[in-house]
Amino acid sequence: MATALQSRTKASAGVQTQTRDRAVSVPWYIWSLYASVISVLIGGYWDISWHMSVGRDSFWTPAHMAIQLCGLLAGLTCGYLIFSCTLGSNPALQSATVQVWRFRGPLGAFIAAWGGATMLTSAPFDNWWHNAYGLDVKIFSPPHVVLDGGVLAIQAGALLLVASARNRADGLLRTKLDRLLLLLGGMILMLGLTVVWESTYRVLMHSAACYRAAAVVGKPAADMQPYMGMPAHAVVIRSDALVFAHVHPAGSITMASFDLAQAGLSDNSGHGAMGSMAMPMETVPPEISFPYGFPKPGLYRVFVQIKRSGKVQTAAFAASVE
Ligand SMILES: [Cu+2]
Repeated sequence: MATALQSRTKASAGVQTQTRDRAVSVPWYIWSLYASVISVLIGGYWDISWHMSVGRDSFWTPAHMAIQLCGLLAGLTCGYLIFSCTLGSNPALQSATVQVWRFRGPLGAFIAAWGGATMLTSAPFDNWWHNAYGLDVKIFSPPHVVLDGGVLAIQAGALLLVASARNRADGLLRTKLDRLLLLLGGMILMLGLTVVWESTYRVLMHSAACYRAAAVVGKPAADMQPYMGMPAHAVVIRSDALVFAHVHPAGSITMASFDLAQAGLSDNSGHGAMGSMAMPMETVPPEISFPYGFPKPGLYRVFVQIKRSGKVQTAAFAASVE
């Protein structure tokens, strides 16, 4: 009995050693796709800064090269994976492949290879677009949609390849691949945020889009209520106190004038009229904007008051008007 148990323990130890010997290093193609995603991450942020400060002087800028390196690396890596699996010269991966037409390869490799080819195709299209229409005013021009489609496919392919390798690994390698999967997710989030971050440029800071982007993780407020008969109140004051205004989303009409106007329209005069004002008070929108033009340059403070779920909230904003 003891001998049988011993031999079984020995056998299971042998299996463990074998498993540990099987693969402890991250496959080369995962590093290659990592380099590809890092390259487009750096290139993307760099290119936006380049376009904003230098302009678009040439296609051959280092930022563009970093972006296109992503497509090239992903295309070559996944092309090699697909050809080696198709020709049967990659036995390690053979069991984790799918067939597309007559080719065989990991699913992630097909998706990322398509992405690489799409990215490279967008380059001449983008060049023609800039020559015809000049500088970009926003990230999503038609050639950029093609480019971003390619980047998206490379990211999805890379995620699938890492996840697939992770699922087939154990021990130390699995821990390593777990971390790599998390890191890749973080990089994809950063790339996705370039699109959201576009709405926070200085020129958009007076618009709701900027604050919507800043609150990207939040949901629109569903519990907005009228406060003192208005959806919101704002006080604008210049640093020298020479400009002062109290405005509402409907304009700068005073409460007293509103009362008077309301008294003329209905029998319910005075403050009681607040409940029956022309504005449908039950539905205060989650986004509030105030019609106001700053009369002269300077430093301003803007105080805004709203009411949510019975609580009045006050916020202060600073504005430097040039
Ligand atoms: Cu007010």
